[in-house]
Amino acid sequence: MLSKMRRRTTLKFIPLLLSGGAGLSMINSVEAQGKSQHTWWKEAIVYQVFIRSFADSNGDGIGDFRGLLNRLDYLENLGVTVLWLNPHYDSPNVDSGYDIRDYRKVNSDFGTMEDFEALMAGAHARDMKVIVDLVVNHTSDQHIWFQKSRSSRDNPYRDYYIWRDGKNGGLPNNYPSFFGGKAWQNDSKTGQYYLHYYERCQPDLNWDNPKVRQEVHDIMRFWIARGVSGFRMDVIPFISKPAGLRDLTIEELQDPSVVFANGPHLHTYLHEMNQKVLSPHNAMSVGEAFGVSYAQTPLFVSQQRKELDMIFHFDTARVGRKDWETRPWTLQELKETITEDDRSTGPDGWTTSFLENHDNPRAVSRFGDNSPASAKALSLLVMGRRGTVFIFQGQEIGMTNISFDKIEDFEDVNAKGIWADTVGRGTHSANAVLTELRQTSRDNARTPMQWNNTTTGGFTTGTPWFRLNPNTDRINVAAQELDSSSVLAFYRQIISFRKSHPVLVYGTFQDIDPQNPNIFAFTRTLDNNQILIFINLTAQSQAWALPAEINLGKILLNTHMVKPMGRTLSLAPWQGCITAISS
Ligand code: TEU
Ligand code: CA
Repeated sequence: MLSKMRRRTTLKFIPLLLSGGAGLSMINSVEAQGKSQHTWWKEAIVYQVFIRSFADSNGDGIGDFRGLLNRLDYLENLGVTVLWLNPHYDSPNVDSGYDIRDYRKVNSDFGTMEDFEALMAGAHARDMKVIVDLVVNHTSDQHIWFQKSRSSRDNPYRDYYIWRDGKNGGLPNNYPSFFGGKAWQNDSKTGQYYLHYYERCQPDLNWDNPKVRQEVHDIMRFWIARGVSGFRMDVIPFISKPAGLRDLTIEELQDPSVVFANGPHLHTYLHEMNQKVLSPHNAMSVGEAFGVSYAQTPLFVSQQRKELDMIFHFDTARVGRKDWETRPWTLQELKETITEDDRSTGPDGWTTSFLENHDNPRAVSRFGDNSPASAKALSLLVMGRRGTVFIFQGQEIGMTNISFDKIEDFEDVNAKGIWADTVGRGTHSANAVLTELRQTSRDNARTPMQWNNTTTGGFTTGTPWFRLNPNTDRINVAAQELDSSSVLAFYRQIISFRKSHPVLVYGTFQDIDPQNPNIFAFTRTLDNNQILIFINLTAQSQAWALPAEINLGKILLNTHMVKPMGRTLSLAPWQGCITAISS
């Protein structure tokens, strides 16, 4: 009898009838290779929680650990197997917790360590694992290490950070900050500059210092000892700085992340972290890989290299964007990134499948038309792919972008930095920057979770720290719990389907109509089991002629009631299906 733990986290095998007399097809590749091929983090349904905006339990308007604990049944019912917590550590909260003041303390806004431990116990009682955000490219300038480091040039902590003299009366080099301005801040106490790729209150750590690496390994062990099963690693490719901190060329300045992600010791440090912490504790790792090309991916995720398990590429989620600005894009372009991402893992690597997170606008607004139908279509795009699935809070109910009238409506330090760097310097008009930020701002993802149609959306009994989306009266969990045709109902259905069909997790991916400007059609194949997924990713009805080699089998999942049939399928706007393929 499978223990509850194994039963829940091991895929149940449901023989998938291949119509046309192909008989029963047990999905046997994974089975045949033995349970050792069962990898919990490959089969996981990861739900990302931006704690501050998820659920408030004490009426202070800020989401917290107990609020999340109170919603674990909802997440279990959705089919979630892993929680990813955005930074939960003590922080002055300049960059939503990505400025950590003490890695061994929890953010008092979210509760106490006892509350965190209660949350961990609640998750584990439901067979959910928890991964946390490892933010170790930089700390807060309020971290005790930085306070000591800045105190004098010969303080033992000086080399925990990156200090340099100015050059020729100017900055040590020409690096820009991702949050606007330059990446160097002069510190009057010692007259030197320190490096900060992000906000100046986020000084970069010096990973060339073995003491820094040791400190990070100890921090990881601290949270593993408290039940954490892995880490999402914030801008981890940036930890090894360019040799000699050389200037960037004019071309490199167009996208500094490419140079920043290719420092000389990066893979040495990742392998060291793997050997000292990740492998000994079987901890999962997913790297946030800005600046990493698809060609470089195997260097991070090949299991033989013993570095990371998988990485997030952003070319799909950020198609049609150049940083904060939008540009025209096509579905063919989006589909190509998905194929490249899938191929990038190489023979023994793994990847991720996501469209949303806390740094990006809502997918249903970016790639859909804010309609529930488009939200369901996009869920098929995420759930149908190979790779570990990541859902961002609210994506499962089709939460949309929020409107912004003026720059003061934005909370995000990134948006304010962009404004200062453009409108503030007279390079762009206010209207032009607002138009772009409305579509790309990270604030779009950080509005409070919409639980019900009350004025505070069931998020808090107090005043929410950030304004709710006015459409909370229409788009909320409570309304969708009662509606079998809701986005939430469909997410539950497709997650359950993915859990019972390993071909969706482990099957190879093939786009079978890459040039089609309206339809995304691809197969997934695992041994003698093959399924077809096709999605009309437009707001108009479309006809799609089946490729000659494909004969439609049983419809296994359908976003709509109407059943496509024949050789030319008539698809309703945003209609998507998973079908068997008959021989
Ligand atoms: O993000 C990395 C990052 O570079 C993005 O923030 C990107 O620059 C931004 O979205 C503008 O396009 C990670 C975290 O996910 C982000 O929330 C933090 O602000 C950042 O690192 C610094 O820790
Ligand atoms: Ca609270």
